[in-house]
Amino acid sequence: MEELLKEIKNIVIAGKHKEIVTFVEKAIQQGINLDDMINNALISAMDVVGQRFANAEIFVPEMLVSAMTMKKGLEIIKPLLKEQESQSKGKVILCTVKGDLHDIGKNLVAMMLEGAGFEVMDLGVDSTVESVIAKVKELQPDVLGLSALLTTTMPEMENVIKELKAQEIREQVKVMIGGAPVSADFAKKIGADAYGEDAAEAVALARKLIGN
Ligand code: B12
Repeated sequence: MEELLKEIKNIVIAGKHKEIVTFVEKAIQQGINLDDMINNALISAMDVVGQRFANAEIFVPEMLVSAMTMKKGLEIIKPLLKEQESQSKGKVILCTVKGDLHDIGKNLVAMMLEGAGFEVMDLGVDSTVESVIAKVKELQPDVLGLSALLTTTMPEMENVIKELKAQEIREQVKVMIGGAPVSADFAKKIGADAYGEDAAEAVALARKLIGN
């Protein structure tokens, strides 16, 4: 089992997108715990990729192929995470903020929330303040989840919250934020309701914020 997880991790690091499906399916057949596969193979592979990028050992194209490989693996796992829930636990809008194209973490958060019975509306990446506000007005979610992976796009989170206030709808929706450069202190500073470190925490937070 350990060996197989290591192999999956190396496949993502090397960006062997043609091989990932076979190995993830093999792991599922062998009954590997899905959380283990997500955390100890797929996510930890992206940590290595990020480190290598930071050290200039690899560049954007390699990072992109690894991301694509990870996404392919997640797509296979996604349906298995869904609980047999018929009634929605609450509505969540998710997006990556303007200027930011990173969506793997957000997608993982969406997947875990859906798996836990929430109704998730994913606005995608590079979401402008205006588009987020319009969707909040239209769909009236219980929770708005914002993701940012770049220090340069973190201020967009504050811009969304400022606009919710300006439009007098801040009280109608709980705001949770996340992403590698974001912190609990930052959440407090910009007036968000909560900060979540990972997808599992996002689920716990959504439950807490909604009160179920
Ligand atoms: C993959 C990747 C890319 C891919 C993205 C593909 C995609 N579809 O997402 C591509 C190649 C496109 C890319 C591009 C760039 N990237 Co990039 N990228 C990464 C990398 C390696 C991994 C990110 C990732 O997917 N991690 C795995 C996921 C699962 O983790 P996560 O996103 O953190 O999400 C988890 C938590 O944060 C949390 N979470 C996330 N969102 C939310 C939301 C809520 C509400 C909650 C509660 C929780 C939560 O839960 C998630 C699951 O556990 C990181 C390095 C790293 N280790 O973070 C660099 C990194 C983020 N990129 C970086 C940079 C610099 C760039 C570029 C500017 C490079 C360039 N010169 O062009 C561009 C920017 C493009 C843009 N405008 O967005 C830097 C950012 C530095 C900084 N401090 O700002 C990093 C840190 C790399 C580095 N070490 O230098 N990147």
